[in-house]
Parts: sequence; structure tokens; C-alpha cells
Amino acid sequence: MGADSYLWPNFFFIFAVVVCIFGAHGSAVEGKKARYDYYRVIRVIPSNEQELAWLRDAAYKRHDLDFWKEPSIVGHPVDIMIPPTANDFLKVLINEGFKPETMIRNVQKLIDSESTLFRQQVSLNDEDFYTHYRTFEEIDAWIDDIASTYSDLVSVESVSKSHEERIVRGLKIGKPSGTTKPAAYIQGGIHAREWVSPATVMFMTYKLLNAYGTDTTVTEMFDKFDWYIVPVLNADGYHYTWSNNRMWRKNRRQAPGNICVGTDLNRNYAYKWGGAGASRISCALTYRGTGPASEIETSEMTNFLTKKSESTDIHLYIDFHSYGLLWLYPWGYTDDRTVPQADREKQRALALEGNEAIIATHGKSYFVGEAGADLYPASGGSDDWAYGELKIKYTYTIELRDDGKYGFVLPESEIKPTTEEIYNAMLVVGQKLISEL
Ligand code: 0X9
Ligand code: ZN
Repeated sequence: MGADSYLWPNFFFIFAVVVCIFGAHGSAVEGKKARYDYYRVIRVIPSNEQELAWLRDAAYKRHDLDFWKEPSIVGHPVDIMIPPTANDFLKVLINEGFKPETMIRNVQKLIDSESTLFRQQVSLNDEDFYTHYRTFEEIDAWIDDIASTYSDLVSVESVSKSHEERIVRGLKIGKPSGTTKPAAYIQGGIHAREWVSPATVMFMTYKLLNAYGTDTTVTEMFDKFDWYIVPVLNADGYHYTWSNNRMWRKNRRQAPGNICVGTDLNRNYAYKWGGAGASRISCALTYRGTGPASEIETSEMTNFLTKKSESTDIHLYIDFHSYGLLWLYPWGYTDDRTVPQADREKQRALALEGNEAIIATHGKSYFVGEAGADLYPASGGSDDWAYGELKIKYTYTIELRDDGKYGFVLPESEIKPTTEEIYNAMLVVGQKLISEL
């Protein structure tokens, strides 16, 4: 998903149209669900800078492939979803000296096993509600249910509108107080296909609410801070992953003059917009949009938070993604670790502490690192905006489970353990925030 192309628009125009119809986004017939029959996901690990550069070039040029995990650094896996029509790419990889390992043989089979069709209706007070993936409508109804069940602590906030006119809503959780309290912000679902993100945000929220009044840390977290929790930022995209295409990542607006639908909202924020790792090609998975905060979801969400930050201090910002088990801090727009960043060491220390709690839960360990330098530079990210514009001290992007066995199509049985480890990490984060007041 490279940045730029000198060949554009001649070659890329034709190529992109073909790709949009048949390529990385599944075999979609208008009005029908995209299918991923015999799409496979393979993993290669670049063992030197040349191999890494080769993979970057392929990610940039081959829009018929879907890089589930983009090339990052030497020794780190790159996961690529290959449609059956691009099986030649496997041979190319082998010729280049890579040893591709098949992670998923048939993506459609995995999607089918998600069995989202036959789910029982359960009350939100039942753990069963949280151990299944939920539609946008279910999540939206959940927001109202939670607010009425925990009405002494919770109210509903409208964060933004979506292009298709959904309302992106969240919860404000905190013991009401006569004075303005400091705040914390948690978001999920900026990338539509990363289903475990909204699921974890919801389940964690429910667990926290149930622990209020019993667990002293949680009680203080809600007594001393107001928490803004938004389970699904990319409402249209998330809805679309249920209705049309499980592998959709971006929002659903087609800007005038663009060939393809969708902007990667995590490349659209108005801080260092348009730099490295953000494509100017509308068909790319990492399309940056037509300008900084060109998308309504981004612009209204940033207005929402900017307004909050004018009346209170926001101490924490977490954007939950999947997958890869990573706990990242800014900057994300550059891979230069020497760019000044006043809170780097404190952010890192807290993430490492949080990771200890994660390890103690189920033995998983998250890699703690700087987004741009340790993963890949990608500009226009929500985390960089939160840190760069709003100066939110503890700003993170957390990539949840798994580490590639199922990728985005994570079995529902993993929602609970993921939530448990993240919940424990949140207590550590909560303690830190409280201790710094
Ligand atoms: O590339 C992204 O947007 C995130 N990874 S994902 O696989 N979920 O798409 C990482 C974003 C890290 N932050 C920045 N680069 N600003
Ligand atoms: Zn993501």
C-alpha cells in the first residue's frame, strides 16, 4: 500500500478498476456478499533489508493482494491474502527466495465458520452476549441498554455522523460530580474488519461497570475520571462487513472523481496528513482521503474530542485494532525514533507494565514499541492526532489478538480471553492515571 505512483493514472487506472471488481476485495457481485473461496493467507518473513524492500514494493504495486500485515521490519512477519486468480504470486515469492507458509487455506471457509447467522438473542447481562460478534445495530442498542441499566454512572454521547447517516455513539462513564473531571477516551472499530476490537471494547466496558463499587481501582477510575468509550467509530464500514464484505477496512464514501469507495480513517486524521504509508490512490486499502479529515467520521470525532479537551484534560487515548498483539505509542507517521516526543519513556513504561498484566492473564505477550519505527510509518493516524494535537499523554494503538493464525477472522472463542487480558491491563493503566492526579 505504497504512497505514490508516477504511472498513475495511465496504467494504474486500468489496473485499479480491475482490482476493484475482482481483486483484493473478494469476488463481489453488486448486491451480493463478497466471497473469499480459496483465497489463502500466506506468511513470509523478510530476513534482510532487500527482502523487506521487495515486499514493500509488492505491497505498493499489487493491488490484487490484500496485505493483512504490511511489511514492517526485518524478521517480522508479513501476511498476504492472495486470491486464487493471483496464485502466480506464490511462485514469484518462491523464485525470490522466500519460503511462504500458508496460514489460512480458504478464507471463505473460516468466514463461514463464524456462524453469525444463527445466534440466540440474549440479554446484555448475560456473558453470552459478549462472546459473540455483534452487528452495528446490536451494538447501538447495547449502548442504550447499558446507559439505562447503569444510569447512575452512564450516559450516551453522540460522537459523529457517518457518511451513510448512521450516528456514531459512545458512552460517558463516570460518577457525576459538581466539577469537571479529567477524562479518558477509548475507541474501537476504526477499521471495519477488525471485529475483535468492538467486541473487546464492549465486553471490557461491561466488566468494568460490574466491578464498580467492589474493585477499588475501578471505583476510583470512574469516581475520578470520565471515560468516553466508542465501540465502533467506522459505523458504515462495520455495517458493510456484515452485509456485503467481511474484509472491508475503510469507510464507505466515494469522494467525487475517485474510482474506488472508501478512505482509511486511520490515514485521514489532520496531523501530518499525507506523509509516509498513506496512499493517494483511492483503491488502496490505506487511502488517505482527499484532504486532512476529509471524512465526516474523522472530522466530527476530532471536533468532539477537541471540544472535550477545551473544558478538561484528557489523560488517556486508546485506539483498539487487530491483529498482531502490539501495544504501540506515537509517533506513527515516522520511523525516526529521534523525533522529539516528550512522553515516549512514560508511555513505554506503562505499556510494559500493562503487558505484564496481560502475560499474567493467559500467557500472551504483546510487543511494546513505537508505531512508526517498530511497525511501519503510517501518517494521518488517530493516535498521532490525539498525541500531536491534543497532547494526550498516554496515547496508544493496541493491536489485539491473534498473531496471525486466524487474523481478522478470529474465532468468537477468543473474545473472552482477549477481553480478560486487556481488562487486567486497563486496571494497570487506571492505577497509573489515578496515581498521577
Ligand atoms: O496501519 C494501521 O492503521 C494500524 N495497523 S492495522 O493493521 N490495524 O491497520 C497501526 C497504526 C499505528 N499508528 C500509526 N501508524 N499512526
Ligand atoms: Zn486497524
